[in-house]
Amino acid sequence: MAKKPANKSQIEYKGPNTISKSTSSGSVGKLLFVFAILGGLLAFYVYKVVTTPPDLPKYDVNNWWGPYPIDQQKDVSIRPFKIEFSDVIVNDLRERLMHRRPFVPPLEGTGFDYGFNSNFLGQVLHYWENKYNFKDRQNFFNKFDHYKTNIQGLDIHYIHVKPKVSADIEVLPLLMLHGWPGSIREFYELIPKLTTPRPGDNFVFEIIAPSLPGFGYSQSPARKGFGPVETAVLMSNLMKRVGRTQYYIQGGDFGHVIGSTMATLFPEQILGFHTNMPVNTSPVAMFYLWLGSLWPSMLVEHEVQDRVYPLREHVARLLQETGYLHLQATKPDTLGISLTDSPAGLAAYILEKFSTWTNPEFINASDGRLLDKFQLTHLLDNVMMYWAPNSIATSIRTYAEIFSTRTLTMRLDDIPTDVPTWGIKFKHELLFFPDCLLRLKYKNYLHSTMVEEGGHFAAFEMPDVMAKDIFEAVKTFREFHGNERTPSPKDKRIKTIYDFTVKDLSGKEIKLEKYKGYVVLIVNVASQCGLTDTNYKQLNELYEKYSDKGLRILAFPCNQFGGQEPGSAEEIFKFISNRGVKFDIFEKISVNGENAHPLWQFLKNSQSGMIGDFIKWNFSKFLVDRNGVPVDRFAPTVSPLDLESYLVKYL
Ligand SMILES: *[C@@H]1O[C@H](CO)[C@@H](O)[C@H](O)[C@H]1NC(C)=O
Ligand SMILES: *[C@H]1O[C@H](CO)[C@@H](O)[C@H](O)[C@H]1NC(C)=O
Repeated sequence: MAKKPANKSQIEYKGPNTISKSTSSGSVGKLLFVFAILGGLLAFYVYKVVTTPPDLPKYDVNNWWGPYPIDQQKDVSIRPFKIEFSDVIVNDLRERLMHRRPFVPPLEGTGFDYGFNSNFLGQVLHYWENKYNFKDRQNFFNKFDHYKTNIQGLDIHYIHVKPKVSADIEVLPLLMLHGWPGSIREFYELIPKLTTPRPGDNFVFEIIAPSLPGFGYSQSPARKGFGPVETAVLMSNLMKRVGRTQYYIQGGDFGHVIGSTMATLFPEQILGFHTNMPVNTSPVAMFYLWLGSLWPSMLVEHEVQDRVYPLREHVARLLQETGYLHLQATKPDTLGISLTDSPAGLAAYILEKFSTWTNPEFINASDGRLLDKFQLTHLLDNVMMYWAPNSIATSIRTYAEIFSTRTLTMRLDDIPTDVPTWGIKFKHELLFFPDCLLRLKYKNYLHSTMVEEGGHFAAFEMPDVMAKDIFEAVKTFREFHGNERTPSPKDKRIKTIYDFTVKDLSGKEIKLEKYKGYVVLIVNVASQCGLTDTNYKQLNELYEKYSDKGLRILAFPCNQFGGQEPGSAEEIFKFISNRGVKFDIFEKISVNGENAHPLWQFLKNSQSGMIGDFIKWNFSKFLVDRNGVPVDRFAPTVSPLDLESYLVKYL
């Protein structure tokens, strides 16, 4: 036994020897060189293929999706429609609920972690059968005006709310797109908030909220191939039918996918896209997201890194929550049969999502904490939007079309759009993408609102937060269209740092006009950072050397990076006195997030970072010229003395 390895190593030893005898070292070099070139070319090719946007997918705006034969005489008028929970529907439903078989009890100690808890489902079904007031709910649904109209062979159902307001208030059309397993019901609390004028805003919305084809009361396509592009075309045709050629879009979940596709195909129609599921699933973005595991702060601000990293944990949650997706994308009709036949199965299947997609922590509770955030009546309303029109089977086919090879090869997320886009990111949303990756797709991604609670069904769960955010987004979209060239669409009047006022360490207001005519270096500082020593020392040196040539240094203490500037104003003052700091130090501020100081917002908008605009760490530096315009930005690791060569250009 001991001999064998020795033998082996002899043989191995011979190999290279033989080669080096028969080949000169020069040709090995040549060979390596050729490989390097080929490798480089291959890498470049892959890079090119991945980063070159594909062509816009082809589509036919008149394609017929109804049953054949095509009916050229089809009635294309707009017909009023009412939702009806008829006696036939209600009696049949009650009958089924009454005669269901007993459920197998849940395992000891399980909540929703094995799926919908069958004990709790018993209570839900009892309520549905005995307490849910079908007549009341029918009236509730009909409190908005509903319509149907035939588009491309399909009868499409939608809510249309036209607000009545005084002449000085502008009415803006907003297309609201629901997802799966949601419905138009998700928007009922939100709609009145969008159609009522708000103090300070001179506009309200006219709401068009369709049931997507195959969902709710909208007819389902009769044949394969009705994917996101075809849905987007049909929705655009619906908007034309109601007389709107330019409008805003709000969407989440599948509504995001359709909204995003419409923004890609019809940028001239979409004035702005508001999404509560801002994602970019292009391979490049996914690759960066994965790469970000190595150095999260390159991609994501420190405060929200836990929304996506460690990636392993988030992928684990995704796997746990998306088994349904695989099934729906591959064998929708098998699933559709059972859900169509059983209200118990349907309620469990749909409502399970409202538990763990709203908050992953709900998973261990025996009631999935469904009633923490929603009322049972409201949840069952949403189930009724699948039960009454018998649309669950057709709704889940959508997944087979989204994840078909045909749709995936269109690479829709690789085609950029200029439509101004605004995201709101709720804490427990299933997917999180940093702004810099969203910008790869949405060239005018204007803003992310960060919400420290809330989940996937945001319109339903937090209508107030959503309404406020939609108003703010559209206000910004309007400013954007007013003047596209300004660096900060949020405040287009502001062009120089002289428009800002800051506070010094004693709290006194200082107008930055004071620095007119000087070259200004603006830095965020921290007393306890690893970079503190070099930076303070070198900033001082820099100041001493160039102050009489017109340099001013403005330092802003900030505690947002690992809590390295915890002190009070007095402590900071003591710290800088001890170091003989000669340049100007101001009050402690935030540089990132909702409460970031406006001056810093402006700086960040004017000079983007390498990846993402936010400030990565203590001692980021902005250089402002003698006219008050930010002209350059430097990373924390660039030490102040390295800046000399840049400074002198402006001094
Ligand atoms: C649920 O319970 C399991 C096992 O008891 C535990 O490991 C897990 O952390 C719990 N999850 C949550 C979100 O509370
Ligand atoms: C900022 O300060 C911390 C703590 O001293 C240090 O660990 C970190 O390296 C500094 N930042 C950078 C980008 O070096």
